[in-house]
Amino acid sequence: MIELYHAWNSTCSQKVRICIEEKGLSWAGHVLNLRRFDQVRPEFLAINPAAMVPVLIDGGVKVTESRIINEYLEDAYPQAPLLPKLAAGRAAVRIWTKYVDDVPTEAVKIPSFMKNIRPQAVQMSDEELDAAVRMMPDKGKAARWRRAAREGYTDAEIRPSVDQLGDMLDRMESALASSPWLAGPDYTLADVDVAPFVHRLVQIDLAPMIAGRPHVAGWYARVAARPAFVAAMSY
Ligand SMILES: N[C@@H](CCC(=O)N[C@@H](CS)C(=O)NCC(=O)O)C(=O)O
Repeated sequence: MIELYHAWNSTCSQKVRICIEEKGLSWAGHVLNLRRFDQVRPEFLAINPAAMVPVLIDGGVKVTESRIINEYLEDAYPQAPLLPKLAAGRAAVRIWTKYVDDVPTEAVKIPSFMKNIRPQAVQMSDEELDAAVRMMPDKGKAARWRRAAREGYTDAEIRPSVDQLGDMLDRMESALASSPWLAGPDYTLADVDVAPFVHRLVQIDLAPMIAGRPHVAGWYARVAARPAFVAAMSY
């Protein structure tokens, strides 16, 4: 039985949940509340010293990093394939999944923190905040938590992240002008890995960025109607 350490509202966890649901796999979840800092509890640090979800456990195998987890699932459970058969198609998918890791995964964080995390984080005492961020192995992440919980980010500081997310949508709009899915004729890990980031834009009141790009809007409607997406995202 697959076990997944995840957070309901984490884009990287969502990527993996969509993949699991597309493949029809049964799984058991261990839910972390990132806003209560479950990720820095010693019992979770023993599982992932990087203090990040998701983590997949499959029998004796532990896999971290959402892109690698989805590739592992594709290799280990080839049913309902999410990679094309030919090398060129697989490379085209991986260009997308690498891009998701490199750019939107980070770009989404500051706008998400401001909208989702700050309202609760500002209420924490200095002692609570210090105790949690001190345990974070990634000092950049720790600084972002501290900033979101205290003075926050100005619009000018959030802007570059929003621009990067706009670039993601432009890339999508261009790809979707010539094919129904991001990496060609079939729904693949490219679509799975991008989907949570487009969904997040809706959740943080940036939906007009999608509406202005008709191919992306059509793609998102088709993605959001898939039973696997509904199962993975509704909580
Ligand atoms: N590259 C990693 C990124 C994972 C990541 O950023 N996870 C976030 C949630 S989306 C997390 O665990 N954050 C913990 C924190 O903010 O302290 C992956 O793709 O799995």
